[in-house]
Amino acid sequence: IQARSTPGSKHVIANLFQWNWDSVANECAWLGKNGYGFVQVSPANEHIQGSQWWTDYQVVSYKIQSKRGSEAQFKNMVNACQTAGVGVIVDIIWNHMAGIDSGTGVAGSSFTHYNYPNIYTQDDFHYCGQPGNDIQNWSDTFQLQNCELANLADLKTESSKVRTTLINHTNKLIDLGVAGFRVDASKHVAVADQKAIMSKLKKQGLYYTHEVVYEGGGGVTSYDYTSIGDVQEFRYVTLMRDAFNNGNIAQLQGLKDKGWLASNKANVFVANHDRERGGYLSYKSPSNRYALAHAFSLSYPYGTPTVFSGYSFNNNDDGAPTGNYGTCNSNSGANGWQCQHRWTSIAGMVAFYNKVGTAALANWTQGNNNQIAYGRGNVGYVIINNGDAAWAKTFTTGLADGKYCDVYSGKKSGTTCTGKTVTVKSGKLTGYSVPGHTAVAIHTGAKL
Ligand code: LM2
Ligand code: CA
Repeated sequence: IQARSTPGSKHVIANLFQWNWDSVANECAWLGKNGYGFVQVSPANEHIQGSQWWTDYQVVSYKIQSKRGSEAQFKNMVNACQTAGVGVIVDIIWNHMAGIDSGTGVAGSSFTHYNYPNIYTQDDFHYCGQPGNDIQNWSDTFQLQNCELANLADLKTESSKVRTTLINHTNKLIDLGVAGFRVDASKHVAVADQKAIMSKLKKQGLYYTHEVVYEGGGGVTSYDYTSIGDVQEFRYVTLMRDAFNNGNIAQLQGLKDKGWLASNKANVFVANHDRERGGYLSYKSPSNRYALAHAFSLSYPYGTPTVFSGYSFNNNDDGAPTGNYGTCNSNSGANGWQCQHRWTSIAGMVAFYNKVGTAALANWTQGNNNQIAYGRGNVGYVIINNGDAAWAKTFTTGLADGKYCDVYSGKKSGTTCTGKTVTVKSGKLTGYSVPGHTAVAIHTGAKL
């Protein structure tokens, strides 16, 4: 199985959670121009009805017809994104069908819990023998993969009929031109079953990012899944939260040496849709922490970064605003959409990420535990101050002398900077002061 490819040298993924296909099609031009290589979108399959975002994860049929649009709209989106140099990664559900007892999906397909006319019958599901067929013991590999996750009818992924059905569904999305998949609930599908599916797909070498929530503990590990693609490193998400919320970002220095997933296997992010609803970092975090954590995530050489971009919510169940049509102002959200991917600091850091490439981590320094700075070879340098007070000192940057635009506060526009201008002299920023709750990032791609 060949997994992983990137369009050009651009790795950064924008996760436009719940954006409908027409709005993603529209946004891709901006994403491509601003350095994103991929856009991750919500599931495309028919799902149960309801305004809640999580209805997407209750599969009813494999018609490409969801709250986010029709098959024609999906196709149009993929084409528009391709034209913009952006690959579409679609969230795909191999593990299960719906969790509710019965109903009609958004494309009109009727179903009961274990009966999906012309798709699956009772024989195509796992009945693991636990109460409610639900996972009871999360350290038990058998239960994890053969019981139900939140009552979601668990597919018999070892059977040839189920495999063939999933292969056909996945091939359909491949025909529509997707660049890859975010495999939902991957931990709950045996690696062998996924290999059997993936090896039969009409296109190899696509990008896969597996959702395997592993933070130590039993059952399965994230390492078990590295033979079938990138794996999401959830310990990273937790560490980001703890580092930025508890005033200790200095501990991030040794992150790449923690023995986590290898950098070229790890997909990392500050938030995803589940985590932002679970009290981790989000657009709601105080003191610019969401932006500061991205300044780190997009400059520190570990993993393939995803920028999660969502919408304002009060309750877990709140669905997307404005008819699911994502909209942004030039550098901020609009109509309830947060548009984190467009925030000046985050977009600036995407450009930083692309410019520094594989340049080595260099010149690490820190003030107190909430103040860190480091460079990437002689290409880029970043200072992150997560504390209240200003951090002033002489920083050794490793960069050539000259004037640079700080891409955290603005960008280079012609011969000026729209944000701060930073002057490097004798390779240093002498007596330089960074206010609290902000960052400064400079790189050779934004030098005056
Ligand atoms: C995922 N990864 O493994 C998604 O990232 C996560 O968002 C999904 O859960 C989960 N797997 C299943 O695909 C979400 C949501 C759940 C919701 C499910 C299914 O977080 O709360 O469960 O989607 O829609 C809901 C109800 C739950 C009920 C279930 C079945 O909240 O109480 O279980 O539907 O009817 C009895
Ligand atoms: Ca399963």
